[in-house]
Amino acid sequence: MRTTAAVALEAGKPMEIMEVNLDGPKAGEVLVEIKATGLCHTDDFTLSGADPEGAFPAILGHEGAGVVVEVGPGVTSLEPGDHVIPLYTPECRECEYCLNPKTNLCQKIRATQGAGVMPDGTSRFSMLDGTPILHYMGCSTFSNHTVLPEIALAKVRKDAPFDKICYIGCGVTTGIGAVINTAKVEIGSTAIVFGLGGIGLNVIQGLRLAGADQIVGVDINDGKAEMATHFGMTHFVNPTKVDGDIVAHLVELTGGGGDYTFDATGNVTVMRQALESAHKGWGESVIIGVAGAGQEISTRPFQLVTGRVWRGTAFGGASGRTDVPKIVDWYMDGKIEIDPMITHTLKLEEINKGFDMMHAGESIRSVVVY
Ligand code: NAD
Ligand code: DAO
Ligand code: ZN
Ligand code: ZN
Repeated sequence: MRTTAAVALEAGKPMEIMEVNLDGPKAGEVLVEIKATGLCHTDDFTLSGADPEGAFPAILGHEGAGVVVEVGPGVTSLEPGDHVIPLYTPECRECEYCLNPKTNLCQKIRATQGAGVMPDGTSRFSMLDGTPILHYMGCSTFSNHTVLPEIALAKVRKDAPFDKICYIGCGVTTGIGAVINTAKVEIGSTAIVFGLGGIGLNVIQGLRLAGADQIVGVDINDGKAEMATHFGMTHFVNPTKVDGDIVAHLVELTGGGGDYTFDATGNVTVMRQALESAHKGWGESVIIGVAGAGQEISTRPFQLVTGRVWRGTAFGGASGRTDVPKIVDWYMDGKIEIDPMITHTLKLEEINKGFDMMHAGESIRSVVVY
């Protein structure tokens, strides 16, 4: 078939909207009509050329929601008409990783997904002249239609709006999951969140859900404070307006440091600040942000010797086929909020404008509706 997509032809250039060829689903695969997709910082990271795995031409996008159109041979858990959310972290339920409750990093299709192809080693997308186009994070939601492995699709209820639940495909689950699955925050905790963008706001609402008492938000942009307060932030700190050391300021504000701290910036200097503003003896710091190629984190080892713990999380530690339908229920039941964070709704033709607004700090989440 032919479909319309935003194609990333090369790093650092705007994407081009064009008709592309899409081959039908092979064994174990599913053809999905994408109804809506969010624009995440990670798409921008890859488009910029900073992503060591980034390869072009590719169809980016990993935060989508849509409807199953056709299933390939052997697919048993989905049928045409099902509503689905694509999963960049699949859940095969049978690999060594899926069988270990300590991780959500299913490895069943890791090698081919990282190479931008389907599990049989080929791409379903091509230009009209036949040049193959790579898949991205196994999802490619910047295409109106896409093909995914069955194990990379969460089946969700049909009454949930696509233009909101697409955000559960990355930002919402990553932020809330970092609190609940990775940090396992207890009622009454003190927490510090660095970066109040599309991920950090969801960390904040996860902390409220978990019953944290003090929720400190840190951002260099004052404009992020109002929304963060709406989602449960109790104190705001702009490091550019603090006299002296930001870590010392945060340790004093929290009476010794955060029981839990989170980096949602991707900046390695901030990651160090987050670790060092965790409480001596027991504070845990969770890295969510993705740093540029070749960047490294550092701290004095004594920070860990004295009881702080440094860990990281991918997709909020969520096992997508199991957890994502539950998070959609939480949204539909009013336990979590999504709507205020979706600040802009765009047509596919306007997708590059969405990334311009992200760079300018004007949007939280822009969503493309097909
Ligand atoms: P975003 O651009 O919406 O938000 C980043 C925020 O950090 C902005 O509000 C910005 O003002 C703030 N910031 C920048 N520098 C700062 C500093 N020095 N101190 C304090 N605040 C600062 O981005 P996002 O969509 O929220 O993504 C955040 C990070 O999370 C990115 O690195 C992204 O790639 C990553 N991410 C990780 C996962 C995962 O599974 N681990 C999933 C999705 C996104
Ligand atoms: O299993 O080795 C692996 C890689 C899993 C990829 C997880 C990616 C999570 C972080 C990227 C940000 C997603 C938007
Ligand atoms: Zn994302
Ligand atoms: Zn698996």
